[in-house]
Amino acid sequence: MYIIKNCLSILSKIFIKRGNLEIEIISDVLEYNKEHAEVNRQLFKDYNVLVINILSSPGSGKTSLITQSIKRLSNFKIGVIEGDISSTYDAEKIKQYINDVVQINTGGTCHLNASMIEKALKKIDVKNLDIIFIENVGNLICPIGFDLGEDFKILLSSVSEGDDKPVKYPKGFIKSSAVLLNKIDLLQVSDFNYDFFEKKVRQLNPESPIMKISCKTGEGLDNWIDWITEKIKK
Ligand SMILES: Nc1nc2c(ncn2[C@@H]2O[C@H](COP(=O)(O)OP(=O)(O)O)[C@@H](O)[C@H]2O)c(=O)[nH]1
Ligand SMILES: [Mg+2]
Repeated sequence: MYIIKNCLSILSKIFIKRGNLEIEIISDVLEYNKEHAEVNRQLFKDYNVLVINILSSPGSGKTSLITQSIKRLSNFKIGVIEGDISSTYDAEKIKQYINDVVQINTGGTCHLNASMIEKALKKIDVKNLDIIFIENVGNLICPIGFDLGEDFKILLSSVSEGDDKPVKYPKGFIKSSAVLLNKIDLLQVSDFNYDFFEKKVRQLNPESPIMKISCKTGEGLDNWIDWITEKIKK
């Protein structure tokens, strides 16, 4: 396992001279990010590796989804890039199942960016992998705007967060190629209105599949595994 700390170098800086003054201009962060995303995308293409960027709130079940997926995709070689503000908890959990795990500690930054991923990729055996899961920092706002070079963004919501997340945080639902609703084992004991949730997701995103899953009981995970398996490139 490798740890990359404080990868905060997301800004491109230009210095201009005005008489004795040197003025620093920080140019478009997203434009700079895009350049690194293209480098990553080309690498994924060259090695035919499927890359899934998982977006969600803290605690909705990203790490659980990754471990359940690893167990069910044992015929494939899987790598994981874990993004957290601090700690190596999640990487340690994943490391029990696979070797190719990198932990990125953003040191406070609320999202992963393509430059962090580019550095992390040097620590795993990309050319021999079939799938890379990227667990983004738990946050339904900032990570959405940062292209990492991935093939698909997926949005993982959960019953315990409430059914209003598509209404409050629409962008992630719009931009994701699949929407997973985790913790459906809790539907009976909550006031989560699934029909409302589905209707709101559909208004934002008419195309992407919506999958009801439980990483605790395993319910619905077959659909998710079928969805991924169809997309594997090797
Ligand atoms: N009841 C229930 N709990 C779950 C489920 N999936 C994950 N959890 C629990 O939710 C908590 C957060 O899960 P984790 O995978 O760490 O979420 P992350 O922060 O998004 O990576 C943990 O205590 C998990 O055991 C599920 O399907 N049902
Ligand atoms: Mg996690």
